[in-house]
Amino acid sequence: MTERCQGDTRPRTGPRARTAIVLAAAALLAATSAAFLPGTASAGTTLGASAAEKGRYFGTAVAASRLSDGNYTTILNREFNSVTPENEMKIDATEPQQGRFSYGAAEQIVNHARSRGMSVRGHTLAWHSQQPSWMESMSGSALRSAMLNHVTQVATHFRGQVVAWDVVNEAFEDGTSGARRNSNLQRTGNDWIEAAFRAARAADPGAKLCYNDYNTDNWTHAKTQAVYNMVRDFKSRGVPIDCVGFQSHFNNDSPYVSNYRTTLSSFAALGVDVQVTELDIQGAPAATYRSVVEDCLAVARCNGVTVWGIRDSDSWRASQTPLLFNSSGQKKAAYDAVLAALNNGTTPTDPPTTPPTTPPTTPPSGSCTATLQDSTRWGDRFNSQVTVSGASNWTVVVAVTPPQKVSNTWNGSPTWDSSGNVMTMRSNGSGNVFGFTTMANGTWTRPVVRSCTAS
Ligand code: 9MR
Repeated sequence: MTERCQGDTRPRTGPRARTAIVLAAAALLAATSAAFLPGTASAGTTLGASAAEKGRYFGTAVAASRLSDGNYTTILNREFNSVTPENEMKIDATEPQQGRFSYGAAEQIVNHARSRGMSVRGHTLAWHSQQPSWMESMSGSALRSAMLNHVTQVATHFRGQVVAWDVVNEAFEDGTSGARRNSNLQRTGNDWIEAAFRAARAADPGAKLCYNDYNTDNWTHAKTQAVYNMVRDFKSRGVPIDCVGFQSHFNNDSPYVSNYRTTLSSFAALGVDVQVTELDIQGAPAATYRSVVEDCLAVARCNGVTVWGIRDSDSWRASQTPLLFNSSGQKKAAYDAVLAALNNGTTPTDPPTTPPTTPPTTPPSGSCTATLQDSTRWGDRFNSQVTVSGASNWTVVVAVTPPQKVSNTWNGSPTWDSSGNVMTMRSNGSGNVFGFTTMANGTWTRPVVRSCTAS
């Protein structure tokens, strides 16, 4: 049976389709880089701005039905720069009857987020749960076609508006078997997951495509290892997977463990991004929240953290009070711990510096201009922001003064000379402003832009 189904609107190849894809990708990247821009006015005082200083996002699950609650939206708009619809993009919501798609509630969230510069994680295209009854009763090749058509239609509808999709959710068994979950989707054939990823890539080439699951936090667990082996296999065979989501619903039965960082970094080493996608912790212990955020920040490919709701009363596990805000919308101790972790251990006592801007480098002809500005400064390190003009594909060389070391970068692809003091940063489609953190190691000399070359 062919994988191109009735109603399939995957883009055909050809110059027009390619132009549309490029435009959509450019719009997406513009929105993404806006959300990730470091150095915003409230950096250090809200979750999203502090995460952006580290080149990450801080997100929350959002329910469309709560967008009319002023207390809820005040916190949402103030604190978060990424949003995941909690239920509104699931299969039962978006295709309640076969072939009849319904996007109203999802669009309400997407519009709320994007109009305020927040990015959107899409959740989820293929899942054994929250299937509409028509899909629950299907099997075999008919179900396979229906699933692929669903992936194609929904990813196409939101093309350019969703930064990352949870393409497939929760496809592995709990326990020690390491097996795939026995679901109607699994029974269509073991290749259903990769088929879903291929359909999603074709429908929205600009979105990061994630596999998302729970109880995959403990590196020693069979389920974690099983997902790891699948991702390694996908990468080796060119299946289009870009990221792995760790739901991270921690409670007394499934606690946070200190090898969580090993889990994140081990997956990242396979060549995928990692994201904490549904974080909540029973009782919201501040120290555990802090550890999770520190673990993400310690892994360069950990893009950000999403908590699964704003106030305790918004949580699917409200009685466990697992979130960062109490039911009245007051910040809890866990909030302060997360903010401190995002600000890297200290709530900065130095006000963000507003230093002079270095004069632009004088560009030789055919090149570009790169302007370096200081950004936030802490007790041990500081951020710098470089704005490039005159080219969209650029290469900027920046030098720091030994014993300074660059510890983190965002919105560019860095390489280093053998001394480790000269960084060559290349555009990676994230816009014309990149940033980096320099560990001072006692020396506070401003980094120097050596050259800017258009390529
Ligand atoms: O938070 C969601 C809750 O409102 C729904 O009733 C529930 C139904 O399955 O799904 C919850 O979100 C789940 C997410 O989609 C996938 N990971 C587990 C989440 C908590 O159950």
